[in-house]
Amino acid sequence: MKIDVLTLFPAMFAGPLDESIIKRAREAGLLDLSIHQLRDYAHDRHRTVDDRPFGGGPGMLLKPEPIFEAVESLASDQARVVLLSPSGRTFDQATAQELAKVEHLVLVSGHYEGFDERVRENLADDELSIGDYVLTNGALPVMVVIDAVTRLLPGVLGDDSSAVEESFSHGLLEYPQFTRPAEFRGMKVPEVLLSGNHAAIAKWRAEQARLRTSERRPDLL
Ligand code: JCQ
Repeated sequence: MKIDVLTLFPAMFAGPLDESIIKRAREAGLLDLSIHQLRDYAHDRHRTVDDRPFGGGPGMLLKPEPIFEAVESLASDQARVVLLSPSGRTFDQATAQELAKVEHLVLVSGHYEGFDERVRENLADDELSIGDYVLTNGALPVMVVIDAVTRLLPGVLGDDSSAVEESFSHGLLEYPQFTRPAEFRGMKVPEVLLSGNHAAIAKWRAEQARLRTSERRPDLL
């Protein structure tokens, strides 16, 4: 997969995407990632990327010209162009799976009060939020999407990972898990897990997953 990122803060991307599984995916040629400075696509003397909203109001907007020019120069015909901002629909695992199928992603990091609406209407295919809170810019959301999508690309995780993926997307939170020692500072591992009774263990885990989900994420039930 090819991913192009447009951002005003390319330095934020050094580090998180050069570690661990993403690093290996890049080295293996499974992910071809390029970070681009949006300001490089502005042509005036001050390389302006923002301006005041027509009609007044607080803050600045990202101007359309640099974003259009950048996306038009980067995006292939098959590219999916996605904006990241708090105004998008909420990114989730199903969206990660959809994005993992596309050949080329162009991710545009938002900033200031927003995008000129013409970017949404005539350039972007989608606008995603990673959750209901406000960040200083879209660089972290872009990295969250890259991480969630890259681990789904064929060959990035181990061979048994699709089975793991299935068991994790049964729609419930995970059941509690324990490793050795069976007793630590007086805190005991539930007896059933030491019993060797696999049917009883499966039943306990299913109950616990359901209980935990109803307490923490009733919206998932
Ligand atoms: C993304 N959840 C929160 C902040 C404006 C116009 O784009 C903007 C983007 C940001 C950064 O993104 C977020 C965010 N998902 O804050 C303001």
